[in-house]
Amino acid sequence: MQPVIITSAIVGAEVTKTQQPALPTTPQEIISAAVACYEAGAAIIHIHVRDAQGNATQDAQLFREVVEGIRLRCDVITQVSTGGAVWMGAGERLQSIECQPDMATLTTGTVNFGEGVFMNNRQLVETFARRLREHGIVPEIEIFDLGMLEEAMRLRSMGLISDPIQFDFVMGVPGAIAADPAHLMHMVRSLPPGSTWSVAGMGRHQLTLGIIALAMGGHVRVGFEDNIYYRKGQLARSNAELVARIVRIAQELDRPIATPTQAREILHLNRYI
Ligand code: KMH
Ligand code: ZN
Repeated sequence: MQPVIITSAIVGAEVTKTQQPALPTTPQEIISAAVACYEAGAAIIHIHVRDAQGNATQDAQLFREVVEGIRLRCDVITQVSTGGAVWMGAGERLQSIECQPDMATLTTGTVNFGEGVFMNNRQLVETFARRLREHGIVPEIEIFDLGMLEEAMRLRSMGLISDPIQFDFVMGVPGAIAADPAHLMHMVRSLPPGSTWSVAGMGRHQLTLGIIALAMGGHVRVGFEDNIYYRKGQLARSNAELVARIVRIAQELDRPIATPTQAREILHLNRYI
């Protein structure tokens, strides 16, 4: 069986410390949480940062501090968010790539996001794709709804993203695609040959869709950005606890856990070197 790449999305832009007291928000907390997830088996850390008040920000210096701090302590793959939060403009969102991370997210369409709108029109998406390519940063294409797959194929035909493409299916955001395994099957079948994919299920779907992805040969994203509970009514103690659980399940299914080095090979992260 192909090794499974586990991504830990440890912060996000929406969850608060009131909702999840173990949410890392300061640079040092984010770095420590990233290292703990790496030690538990994560190969990729999906990174957002927070300001001194705990609010989401795309501040370039905070991203630099976090990415450099993680790199001093381990070789886990750093993947910064270019999504930020729904109230942010394009220029603000793109600041996260200035620290030259290993990867960055790229969402290929606009979608309702709860009460907000996650705005990604064609001009923004093309600009982001070009900037990632100029910086030699490999994108992970975030798919919140089916039309975004079509838009990703358009970027591919324009030469703005290139094979092999890594997709992340973000499923169960209110207003976006439901966390229905049938939708996952359809999307996986629609991918270009050689693509890799992971699934990020919201809330209780994080575990169920993660297990389905393990069985299908896909990769898995866990962490507080998408889910703060260990089980119904019981908060997770840490991001690493969620990583450790999916590691145990993967091992039961005979899926080896990809090291960061293996994940770099699987995702062709050295394609621009
Ligand atoms: N916070 C969401 C509006 C990403 O990281 O690229 C967008 C998001 C996606 O989290
Ligand atoms: Zn994110």
